[in-house]
Amino acid sequence: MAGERALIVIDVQNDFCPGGALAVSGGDEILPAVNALMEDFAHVVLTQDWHPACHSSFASSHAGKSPFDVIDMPYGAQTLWPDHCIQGTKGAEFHPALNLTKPELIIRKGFRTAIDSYSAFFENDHKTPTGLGGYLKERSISDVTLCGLATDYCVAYSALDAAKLGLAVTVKLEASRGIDLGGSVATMIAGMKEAGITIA
Ligand code: VGL
Ligand code: ZN
Repeated sequence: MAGERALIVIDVQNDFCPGGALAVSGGDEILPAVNALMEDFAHVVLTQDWHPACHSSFASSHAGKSPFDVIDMPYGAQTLWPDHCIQGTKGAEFHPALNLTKPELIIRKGFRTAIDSYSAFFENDHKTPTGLGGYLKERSISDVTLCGLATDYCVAYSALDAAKLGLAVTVKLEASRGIDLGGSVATMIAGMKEAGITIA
């Protein structure tokens, strides 16, 4: 049952690019590749990390904690981050070079104070849906290619959830960059391969 193909571009926002609050090394280098990739797809979806100030994933919301510490949340382990992608700020805006004309849907995530959402499909409790799975299903999209920031967090978690939903999944590494905490890029790439995801 061959369906439609879509490109899902994850979190290509100022705060994940050099000079941003949670800068991914070389994050801005992917823009030419991301924009070129859009031309190969009839359908393009963007995601946008979109946190309220005082979001529970910010180290600043937890007394005595620092960015990159890991804490236990009711839904499991949560890495704490510098304040980033706060709703309505420059840092939360898409990188100025990103093609915003072609995309058909922008899905925001991480907007609930009490829970983070790395994945474009489910929040970090792995239960609360964002709606993207239903959107793709209603549009008969069964084959997705992912790229963006960061390879080892939002791209990887989105890809793994897409595979769980039964979609055919490809991740384009040349159009992605990772944060790489303690070897997380290699770990997540291995996990994605194990889940049957094509790493291109
Ligand atoms: C991301 C950490 C926190 C990402 C978002 O886009 O990979 N990582 N929020
Ligand atoms: Zn975030």
